[in-house]
Amino acid sequence: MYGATVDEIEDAAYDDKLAEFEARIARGEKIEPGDWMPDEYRRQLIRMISQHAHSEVVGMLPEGTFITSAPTLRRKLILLAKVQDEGGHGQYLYHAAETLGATREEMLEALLSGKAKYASVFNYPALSWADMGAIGMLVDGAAILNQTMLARASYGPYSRAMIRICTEENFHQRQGEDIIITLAQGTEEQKAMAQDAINRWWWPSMMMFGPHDSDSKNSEILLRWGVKTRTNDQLRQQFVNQMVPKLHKLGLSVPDPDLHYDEESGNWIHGEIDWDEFWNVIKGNGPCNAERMAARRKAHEDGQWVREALEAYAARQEAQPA
Ligand code: FAQ
Repeated sequence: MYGATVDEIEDAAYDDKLAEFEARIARGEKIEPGDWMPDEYRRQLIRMISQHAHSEVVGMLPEGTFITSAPTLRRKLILLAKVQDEGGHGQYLYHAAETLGATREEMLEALLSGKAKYASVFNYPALSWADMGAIGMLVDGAAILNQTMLARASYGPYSRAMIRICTEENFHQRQGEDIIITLAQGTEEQKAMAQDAINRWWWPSMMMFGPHDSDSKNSEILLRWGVKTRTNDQLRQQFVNQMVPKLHKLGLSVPDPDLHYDEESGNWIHGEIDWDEFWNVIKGNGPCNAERMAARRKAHEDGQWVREALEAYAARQEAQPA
């Protein structure tokens, strides 16, 4: 490049690296932690994976409140295992984000200060035992569709974490469906409990997929670099198509007066989501945002002595002669 400036040489080198990076993704290769990647790819992944981790950990809270009032010992054991799994998912995901250079302290600080987002759905209250069924069936059901896509993501550590998480989420969804099936086949009162829970969790679950594609600012780059392989609206449509027949089969209805079946496309067409509510919850004004954040802050403060003990232990190990 005779006569080229340093900037031009650097730009050309960047273009070559970017072309090779994109070619690797097109060949279906995974990008691994030490590999070259554009800064924006790293930034997007840290944003998404850390927010996903926060969602798993905050997601323990709505169901956590029902562990002490599960109707039978068997139900209690299952719910306890499920909630514990969500904490484990948070761990895998924080580790995956750490492979990109984010520290645990930075990520937790972003959550606790309100800078980082987490799934809006967990800012709604769980009011009855039937909500354990609705969360498993709808919330885990929505999460699985999204995460099955992410198991094919171009970033190796994220995609591998997703494979394990999806296996566990399948069990979570089954336990939720089992609760809803049991209630739907029970007394009139139990059936009404199931319907009430579905009514309250339907729209928050629909919102889990994010804004419409036309309003999704991150989708374009995530699709280009193989992090997402399907759009927010495509996954949401898949969710509606899957859930509506299941609920109807149980004699339960979907709280959407505009819902109808379109013969031509084979899709269940849903009514419009209340996007004002969605953005309002994300901004921190949902029914339980303050309560969820207070619970996380308390858990963090309560765990301070553990972090201090670990640091002291590590320092002592280092100080000891080999
Ligand atoms: N809640 O440009 P897009 C679970 C934000 S795990 C809050 O479309 P993107 C397991 C978005 O961050 C559930 N914020 O964004 C479980 C962005 O803001 P930012 C969590 C939302 O990334 C079950 C802005 O809006 N799953 O449930 C939401 O392309 C039961 C514009 O949006 C994941 O995190 C929302 N619903 O698409 C646990 C999966 N939607 O960050 C316990 C990984 C959008 O630029 C019990 N994440 N926003 O400031 C993803 O797949 C994507 O990030 C989406 C959003 C699809 C969530």
